[in-house]
Amino acid sequence: MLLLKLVAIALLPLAAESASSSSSSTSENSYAPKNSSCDDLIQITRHSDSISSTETKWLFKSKPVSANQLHGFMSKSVSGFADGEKWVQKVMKSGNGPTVGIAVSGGGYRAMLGGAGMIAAFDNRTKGASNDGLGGLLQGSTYIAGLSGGAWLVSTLAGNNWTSVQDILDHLGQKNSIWDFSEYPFADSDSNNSSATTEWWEKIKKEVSAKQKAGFPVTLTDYLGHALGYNMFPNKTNGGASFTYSDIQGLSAFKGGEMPLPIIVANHAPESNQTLGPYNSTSFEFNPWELGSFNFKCWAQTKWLGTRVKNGVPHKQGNCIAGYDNFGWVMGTSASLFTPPVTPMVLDMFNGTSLESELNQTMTNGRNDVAVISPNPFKKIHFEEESTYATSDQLNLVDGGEDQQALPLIPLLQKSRNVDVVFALDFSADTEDNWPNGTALWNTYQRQFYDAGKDISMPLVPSVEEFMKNKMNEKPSFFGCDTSQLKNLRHTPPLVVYIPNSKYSYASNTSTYKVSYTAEEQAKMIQNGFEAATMGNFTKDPDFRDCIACAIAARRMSSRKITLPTNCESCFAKYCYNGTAPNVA
Ligand SMILES: *[C@@H]1O[C@H](CO)[C@@H](O)[C@H](O)[C@H]1NC(C)=O
Ligand SMILES: *[C@@H]1O[C@H](CO)[C@@H](O)[C@H](O)[C@H]1NC(C)=O
Ligand SMILES: *[C@@H]1O[C@H](CO)[C@@H](O)[C@H](O)[C@H]1NC(C)=O
Ligand SMILES: *[C@@H]1O[C@H](CO)[C@@H](O)[C@H](O)[C@H]1NC(C)=O
Ligand SMILES: *[C@@H]1O[C@H](CO)[C@@H](O)[C@H](O)[C@H]1NC(C)=O
Ligand SMILES: *[C@@H]1O[C@H](CO)[C@@H](O)[C@H](O)[C@H]1NC(C)=O
Ligand SMILES: *[C@@H]1O[C@H](CO)[C@@H](O)[C@H](O)[C@H]1NC(C)=O
Ligand SMILES: *[C@@H]1O[C@H](CO)[C@@H](O)[C@H](O)[C@H]1NC(C)=O
Ligand SMILES: *[C@@H]1O[C@H](CO)[C@@H](O)[C@H](O)[C@H]1NC(C)=O
Ligand SMILES: *[C@@H]1O[C@H](CO)[C@@H](O)[C@H](O)[C@H]1NC(C)=O
Ligand SMILES: *[C@@H]1O[C@H](CO)[C@@H](O)[C@H](O)[C@H]1NC(C)=O
Ligand SMILES: CC(=O)N[C@H]1CO[C@H](CO)[C@@H](O)[C@@H]1O
Repeated sequence: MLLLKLVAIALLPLAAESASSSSSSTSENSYAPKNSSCDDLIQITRHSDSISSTETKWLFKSKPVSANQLHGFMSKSVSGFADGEKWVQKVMKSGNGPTVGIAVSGGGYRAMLGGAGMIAAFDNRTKGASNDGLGGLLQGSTYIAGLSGGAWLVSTLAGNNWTSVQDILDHLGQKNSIWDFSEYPFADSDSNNSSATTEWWEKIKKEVSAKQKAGFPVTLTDYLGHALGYNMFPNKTNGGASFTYSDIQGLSAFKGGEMPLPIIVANHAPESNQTLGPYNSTSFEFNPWELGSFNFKCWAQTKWLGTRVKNGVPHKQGNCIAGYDNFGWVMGTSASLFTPPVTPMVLDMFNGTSLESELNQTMTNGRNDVAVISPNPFKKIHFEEESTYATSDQLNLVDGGEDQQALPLIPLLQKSRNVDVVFALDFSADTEDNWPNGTALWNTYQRQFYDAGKDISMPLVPSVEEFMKNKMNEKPSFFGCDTSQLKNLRHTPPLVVYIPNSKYSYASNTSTYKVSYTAEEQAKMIQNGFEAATMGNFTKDPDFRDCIACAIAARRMSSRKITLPTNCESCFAKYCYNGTAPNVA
C-alpha cells in the first residue's frame, strides 16, 4: 500500500519533547478548546462585505511602515530612470503609496519550498536579495495570502515570530529545525511501524482526543494539522498544541506593522454529492481577527471560534470558548487534501477503540477531510436568504484549492482592501509534468461573471490554450496594466504580476504528493524559486527590477495622472498582457 508507506515515520524528536510531555495534559498546553471569559459586550459575528474595523485600525499602523520600506525599494529600483526619485515621490505621495499583496498558491511541498524561494527574493533579510533579488518588497507589502502548500509557508513564517526564509535555510538539516523532514509524519521512510512511530502517533492521538473529550468534533484534519504543527513549529510545546492563529495578534512584528497581514484561504465544504467549482464555491479566509467570507458577508472572530453564538453574541454573556483556532489546524484546514496520507495511520490507531465510531461520525458527509467548526457561529445569523450557513449546526471547511482556484487571489481582489498590485506565485501542477497551465488565473478571472464572484474584480487573463501557446509558464507576465481596459469591471482591480514556477537551476516540478525532501533538495527548491522570481537573478532581463517598480506604480500613476516614464513604457510592452475584459453583466 502506497499510502501506508507514505505514513511510515522515522524516529521522532522524543527527547526534545520529554521535557514538556508531562505538561501535555495540563490545560495551558492542551489542544482542547476551553472555556474562557470574554468581554460582556463582545460581538462575535458581523454581517458585512468589507474589512473589519480592527483591520482598518491595523492599516493605520502598518501602512506608513510598509510605505517607507516600499519607498526605499522603489528608489533603488529606478535609480537609472531620468528623474527617477521625483517620480517615486509622486507615486509614494506623503506615505500614501501603493498597497502590495502577495498570493502563494497551493501545491504541497513544491509550493511551500518554491514559494519560500520567491519570498526570499522579496525579503531584504535574505543574503544577496538586495543585489540579485527584489529585497525589500516583502517589507513593503501589506498582505500575504496562502492556500494549502502556500498556507504552510505563510504559517511557518508567521508562526515562528515572522522568521525569514534565510534563517530557515541557515538551519536546514539540523535536528528539530523548521522543516526538518527527516522526522516528518509522512516521511517516505522504510522504518515503518517502529516503536517511535507508534509512540509519536499515540502522543498526537492523546493530544487531539482532548478536544473530542471536551465535546468538540474531531476529524482527520485535526490529526493532519497537529502533525504538521510539529514540523512547522518545532520550538513550540507539543507541536503548538495550544498555539493559535489569533496569537498572531500579539506578535511584535504584527503589532508594529512590520509584517504583512497573513491570510489563509479555505472553502466551504460541499454537500456530499456535490463537486466544488470555481463558479459556485464559497471562499473563506482566516485572518488573525476573523474567519469569514466576503461573498457570504459573514465573519466570526477567529479567537472565539467554538463559542455558541446567538444573534452575534455569546449564548451566555461573558462566556466564550478559546483555542479552537489552533494554528496547525488552520493550516491543515487549508490543505485538507493532504488528509489521505494520514488516514490509514489514524484509522489504525483507533481501530477497535470506543473513539473509532465517534471519529467516524464526525467524518461529515462521508468525507474525512472536512474541518468542522461546531457550533456554527453563523447559525441563525440575521440574513436575507436561507443558506446552509445559517441553518447547519456546524460549519464545514475544506482545502482552499478544492474549487480549482489554486491561487488565493480572492482576499486580494476585494474593493475594501484596495490592493494596487498582487504578486501571484503559481506552483500549480496543471500539466503532466507538474507545471502551471494558467487554470488558477483563468478560473478566478471567470468567477467574477457569476454570482459567487460578485465580490471580486480581476483583470483579463488568457485562456489555458493561449497561456500554453505563448509559454506563459516560463516567465513572468503582468495582467491589467492599462486601466482604460478595465472599465467594464465591478471596481478597478489590482495589477497582477504573475510569477510561475519554472526551471532555473533545479527541476522544481516535483509531484504534489512528494512528501519527503532532503535538506539539499529543499535548499535547491528554494534557490530555484529565488531565481524564478528574479528572471535568473536578472540575467534574463537586467531591467526586470525596474519593471517590477513600474507594475507597483501603475495604479497610482493612472489615478494621479502621473506621466509614464519611458522605462515603464518598454517594460509594459515586454510584460503586459493586453485586452479588454467583457462587461460584468
Ligand atoms: C465549559 O463550562 C461548562 C459549564 O461549567 C461545562 O459544561 C463545559 O463542559 C465547559 N466546556 C469546556 C470546553 O471546557
Ligand atoms: C530592510 O528591512 C529592515 C526592516 O524592515 C529595514 O530597517 C531596513 O532599512 C531594510 N534594509 C534595506 C537595505 O532595504
Ligand atoms: C542568485 O542569487 C542568489 C542570492 O544571491 C544566490 O543564492 C544564487 O546562487 C544565485 N543564482 C545563480 C544561478 O547565480
Ligand atoms: C520576536 O521577534 C522580535 C523582533 O521582531 C523580538 O523582539 C522578540 O523578542 C521575538 N519574540 C520571541 C518570543 O522570540
Ligand atoms: C528555537 O529554539 C532554539 C533554541 O532555543 C533557538 O536557537 C532558535 O532560534 C529557535 N528557533 C525559532 C524559529 O524560534
Ligand atoms: C444530491 O443530494 C440531494 C439532497 O440529498 C438530492 O436531492 C439530489 O437528488 C442528489 N443528487 C444526486 C445527483 O445524487
Ligand atoms: C459546481 O461547479 C462544478 C464545476 O465547475 C460542477 O461540477 C458542480 O456540479 C457544481 N455544483 C453545483 C452544486 O452546482
Ligand atoms: C482493524 O483491526 C482488524 C483486526 O484487528 C483488521 O482486520 C482491520 O484491517 C483493521 N482495520 C483498519 C482500518 O486498520
Ligand atoms: C469506521 O470507518 C472505517 C473506514 O471507513 C470502517 O472500516 C469502520 O468499520 C468504521 N468503524 C465504526 C465503528 O463505525
Ligand atoms: C490545464 O490544467 C488543468 C488542471 O488544473 C487540466 O484539467 C487541463 O486539462 C489542463 N489543460 C491543458 C490544455 O493543459
Ligand atoms: C499593453 O498595454 C500597455 C499599457 O497601456 C502598453 O504600454 C503596451 O505597449 C501594450 N502592449 C502591447 C503588446 O500592446
Ligand atoms: C523496514 C521495515 O521495518 N519494514 C517492515 C514494514 O512493515 C512490514 C509489515 O509489518 C514488515 O514486514 C517490514 O519488515
